[in-house]
Amino acid sequence: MKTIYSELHRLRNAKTELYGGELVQPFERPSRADMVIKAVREFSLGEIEEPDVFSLDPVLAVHDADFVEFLEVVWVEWQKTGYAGEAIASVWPARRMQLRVPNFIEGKLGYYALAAETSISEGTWPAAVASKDVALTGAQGLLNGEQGVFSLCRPPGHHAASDMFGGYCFLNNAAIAAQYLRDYGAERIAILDIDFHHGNGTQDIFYERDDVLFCSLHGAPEDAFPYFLGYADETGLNAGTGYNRNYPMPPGTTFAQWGKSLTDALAHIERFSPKYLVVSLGVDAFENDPISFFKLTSANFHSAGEMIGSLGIPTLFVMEGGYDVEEVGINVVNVLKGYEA
Ligand code: OKP
Ligand code: ZN
Repeated sequence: MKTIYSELHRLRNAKTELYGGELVQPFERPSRADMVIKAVREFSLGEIEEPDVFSLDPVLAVHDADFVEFLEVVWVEWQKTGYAGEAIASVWPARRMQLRVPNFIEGKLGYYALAAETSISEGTWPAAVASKDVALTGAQGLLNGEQGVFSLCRPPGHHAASDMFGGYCFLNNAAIAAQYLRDYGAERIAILDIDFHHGNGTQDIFYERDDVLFCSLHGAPEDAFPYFLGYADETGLNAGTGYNRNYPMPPGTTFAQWGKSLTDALAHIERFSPKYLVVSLGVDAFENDPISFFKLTSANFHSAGEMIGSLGIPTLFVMEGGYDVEEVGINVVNVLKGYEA
């Protein structure tokens, strides 16, 4: 399987993440992608290619123009304030408040943020742009007839909604790729999100649509980020009713249960008969992940890949989370090798 990869991911290198009341080195760091590309080489997954450069049109097909403009200028605007640190949201339009976009960048940050852990730093925007190019180049690969492509995206994307960033995500790479596949040749696309965290952004983007099926396996919102979306009773709205499926699972979940959820999601996807499948590939369901609570082993990821591959649907794997830097590479490659097995 071909891997699409850009060194420009390094431009996303924030110094801070708000975690447990402290500013720590972000879990979502450049070395994650280094370990993944290293494993791709070591285990001879296939060719590694640079992404093509796409315009912002495919981005604007899923994200609001004002949000995209905000991401483009936020770092420069933040610096003009004279604040010494990275750009961190600290105030929100909470219950019964106005949903009007403020002028001052601090207010804008709160308006467009879904959480406070994700600091915006210099280089975040160009890295996010390169990341969506990696996803789109992978999507183009499927349109060109590839059976499987791995888009090694960084920063990740599945928490980003049409008008919100957070959870380490800025542009929703998987949603952008899925919409691109829709626009250039497919009536139905399925998105399977196996990252430990609920893909709230992807769900939200396609929630009222019946042409993009979204299925997500994740830590239950009662106990896991993003806390405010991802319940099993969120099944879609209007035309989208029945085209959203969530599999929330409790702390300590092992492959015995997780695999059952995957089997159910795959059966659902098969009935939908999509032309293409986009997998939001996070490997933070791993037993040693520092911020998650599932108990999958490295071998389980190979099985998951095999199960996905058994559908025989051309699949784009879009990198999302996975924070055990030592094993993130092997876990990702296990999924991809399993898919090809
Ligand atoms: C991004 B992706 C843990 C707080 C978690 C953000 C997690 C973002 C995960 N105490 N904060 O889905 O892997
Ligand atoms: Zn995650």
